Amino acid sequence: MKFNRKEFLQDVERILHADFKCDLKSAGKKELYNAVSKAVMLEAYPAWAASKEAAGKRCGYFSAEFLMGRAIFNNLLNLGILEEVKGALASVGEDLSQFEEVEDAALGNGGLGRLAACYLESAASTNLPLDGYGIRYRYGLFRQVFEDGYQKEEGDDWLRWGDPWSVRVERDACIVRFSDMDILAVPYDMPIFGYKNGVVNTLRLWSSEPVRAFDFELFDTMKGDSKAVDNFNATKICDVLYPNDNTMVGKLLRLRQQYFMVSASLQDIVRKFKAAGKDLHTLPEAYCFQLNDTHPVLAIPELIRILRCEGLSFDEAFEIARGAFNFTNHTIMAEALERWDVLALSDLLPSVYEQILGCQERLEREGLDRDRFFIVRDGTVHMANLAIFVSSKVNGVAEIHTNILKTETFRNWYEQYPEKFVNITNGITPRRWLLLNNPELAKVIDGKIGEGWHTDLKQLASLRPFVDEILPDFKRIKGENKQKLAAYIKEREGVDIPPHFIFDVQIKRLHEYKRQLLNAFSILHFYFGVKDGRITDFPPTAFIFGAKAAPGYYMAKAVIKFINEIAKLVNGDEDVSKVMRVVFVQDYDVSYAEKLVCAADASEQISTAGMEASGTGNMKFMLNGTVTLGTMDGANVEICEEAGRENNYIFGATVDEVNAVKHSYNPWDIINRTPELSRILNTLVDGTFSDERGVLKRLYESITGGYEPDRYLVCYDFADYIRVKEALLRDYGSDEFFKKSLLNLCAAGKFSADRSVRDYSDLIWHIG
Ligand code: 26Q
Repeated sequence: MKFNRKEFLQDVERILHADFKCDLKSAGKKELYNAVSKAVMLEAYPAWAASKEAAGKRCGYFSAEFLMGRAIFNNLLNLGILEEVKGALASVGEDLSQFEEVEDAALGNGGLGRLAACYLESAASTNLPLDGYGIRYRYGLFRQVFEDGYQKEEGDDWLRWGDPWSVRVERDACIVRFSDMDILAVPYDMPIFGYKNGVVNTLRLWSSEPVRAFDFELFDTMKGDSKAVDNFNATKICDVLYPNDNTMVGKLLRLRQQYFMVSASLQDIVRKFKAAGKDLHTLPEAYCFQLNDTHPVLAIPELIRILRCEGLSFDEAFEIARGAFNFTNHTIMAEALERWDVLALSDLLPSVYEQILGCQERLEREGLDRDRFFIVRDGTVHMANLAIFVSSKVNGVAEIHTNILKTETFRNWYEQYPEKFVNITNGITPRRWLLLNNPELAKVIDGKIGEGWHTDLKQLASLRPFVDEILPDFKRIKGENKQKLAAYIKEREGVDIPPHFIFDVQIKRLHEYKRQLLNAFSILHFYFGVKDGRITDFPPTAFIFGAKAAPGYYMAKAVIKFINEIAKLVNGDEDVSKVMRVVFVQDYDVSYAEKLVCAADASEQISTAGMEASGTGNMKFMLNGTVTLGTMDGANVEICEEAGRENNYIFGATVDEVNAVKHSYNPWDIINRTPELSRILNTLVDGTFSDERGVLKRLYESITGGYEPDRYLVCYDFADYIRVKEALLRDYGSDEFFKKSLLNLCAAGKFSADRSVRDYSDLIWHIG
C-alpha cells in the first residue's frame, strides 16, 4: 500500500474530530487506536472492494471459532506500512507500541480456532479466494486469573477497545428461523489483508439481534406470516463462546449458535448467487465450503432445505451439497465427537431435521449397511457421520492423525469411500509467528538469504550453510527475547525468572491427554533430586506454563492448582530456587504466545501418542528455533522427519505401544517399583500442598484408582520422559544445542500455512 505520512495524519485527525470530538493532541489511547485503524481502513477500501468482485470460484471456511489475536500490527505488517505508521505516530510524539494493550480478539478456544485464523491470513497472502464465516460472540474466551492457585474465570469484553477493523453490513442482514423464534442476523465484515500483495479477503461474523428493533419492511417481506418475535432472547445467541476444547457440551444454546451461523451464511450466499442470475445447480462451480470440524455441519441439511424451498428435489439438492461441502476432523477424542439428541434437534429445527432424515434415507438407498453406516441411530444424530457421508473430501490434520482416522475412528467409512480421505498437515502463518513476533531474528535471516522466505517458507532450508555463521546472532537474539519475556512475566505475574535460566515452555489448552501433569511430575522429580543433594549441578531451569482449563473440567482445574502449588514450593525454597523456577502465567492468549515462542529453549509437546491430532504450537516453537521435547504424536512426527529426530528430544510410548498396553495397563506395576514416582504421587495426598477443596486428592485418584487408572499413561511414560528431559537440560548451552535449535528453524518450511492452504486448494477446493 502506498503511504503518505501527511495525508495519513490528516485522516487520523479528521476521524478524531468526527468520531471522538478530539484531536491528535487531546486524544486518549483508545481514541487514537480507533482513528489510526480507521484511517488504514479508509486507504484499504479500494483493494477490498476489488477483491470482492474478483471472478472465479470462492471457498467459504465455516467455523464456530476464529482466534484472531491482535489485528493492528498484523494488518500494518501485511499492508507493508508498519514502519511508516510507526514513524508517522512518532512524529507527533506517539508510540505505536502503546496499542499492545488493545484486547486480543479471542473468538476461539485453541488450536482449531487459531488454525482458522492462520488459514485466512495465508489464503489472502497466497491469493486464494477464501472467506471466513462465523459468529461475532459478544464475549470471547474467558479471561483467566488465579486466586490462591485456583483458576477463576472473568468475562472477556473484547469490544471494550472498540472494533475499528469491522464493518457492519446491515444491507446483508437476514432472518434465521427457529421453531420458537425468529432472529435477525447482521454481518460484521473484517478485512483479511494478504502479505504485501494487495489481496483482501473477508471474515464475515454474524451477530444476532431482535427482528423487531430492526426493519419492519424487510421483516414483512421475508416473513409474511408474522408470529411472535422473541425480543429478549435474540442477542443471547451470540452472547458468549462456549469455552470447551476437545470436549462436547450438549447445550441447546450451542445448537442454536451453530444453526444461526450456517443458516445466515448460506442464505446470504444463495441470495447473491440467485441475484446474479445463476442456475442453482451450478452452485458448486462457484462455491465450496470447508467445515471446520462438526460444529458447522448443520450447513449440510440447511443448504438442502434452502434449495428445496427454491423448488429443487431432495436428490438434486443433495447432489449440490455433495459437490460443495468438505469436512476437516480435528480430534479423535471420543468425548469431542458431536452428537445431538434427535428430540432436541427436531424440536428446534423441524425442517432441518427432515433433511437429515433425508440423508439417512439416501444412505440406505445407496445400499450402505445400516448397522455399519448411520447418521441417525438410537435417538442420536451423529454429526461426523453426516459430514463424511455428504462431503466430497474428508481430511485429517497430520499424517499420523489421518492414518488413525482411516484405520480406527472412521474405518468403515474409509473402506467404503477410500478416495474421500486425504491428509492435509496443519500449518501456521510465518508472518505473525516469525516476522511479527521475532523481528530481530527475521532480520538476520533476511540478511543471509533475502526476503523470499516470507512467502515461500521452504527457502529457510537455504539458511543451513550459514548456521555456524549466524549462531552468535541467534544466541544473542534468543537471549534478548528471554530478557524481554522475563521482564514481562515479572510485571504480569510478579515472578522473577533469571534470563540466563533454560526456558522450558508448555503452552496449550489444559487437557489430561496433553499431560501437563507429566511435566509437573518431572519438576517434582528434579526438586527432590536437588533438595536431597542427589542431583548436583542441576542446569538452572525455568519451567513455564500457560493454559486455560474449561470452566467445567474438574481435573484440568486440579492440575492448574497442583502446578501453582509446586511453583510456590519451588520458588519459595531458598536452596532450590537458585537453580529452579516455576511459573504458570495467567490468561495465556495469542499475544502471550507470541512473546513465549520466541523466548523458549525447549518446546514441550508431550501428549499421549495418538491423541493430539496435530498440534500447531509445536510448529511455532520450531519456526523460532526451538527443539521439541515430545512424543511421536501429531505433527511432532513430521517435525522429526523434516528436522531430524537427532535434533529433537523424543521419548515415550508410540501409538502402537499405547494400543498394545492400554487395555492391560495397571499404573501400580510401575509405581510399586519406582519409589521416586510414588513419592511424587504422595505429595498429592500427604499434606505437602494445601488442598482445602480436595482437588489434589481427586487428581491422585485419577492416576491410581477408578475404572481406568492413569488413562493417559503418565506413569508409563514417566521414566523415559525424565531420561530425555535430563539429556536436553544437560545438552543446553553447548554450540551443538544451539545448532540443533537453528536446524529446526531451517527445516520449518513444510509447516507454513501457505503450503497447507495450497494443499487444500489443489486437493479439495480447486480455487485460485
Ligand atoms: C464441540 C461441541 C460442543 C462444544 C464444544 C465443542 C468443541 C469445541 C472445540 C470441540 C472441539 C473443539 C476444539 C478442538 C481443537 O482445537 N482441536 C485441535 O485442532 C488443532 C488444529 O487442527 C490441532 O492441531 C490439535 O491437535 C487439536 O487438538
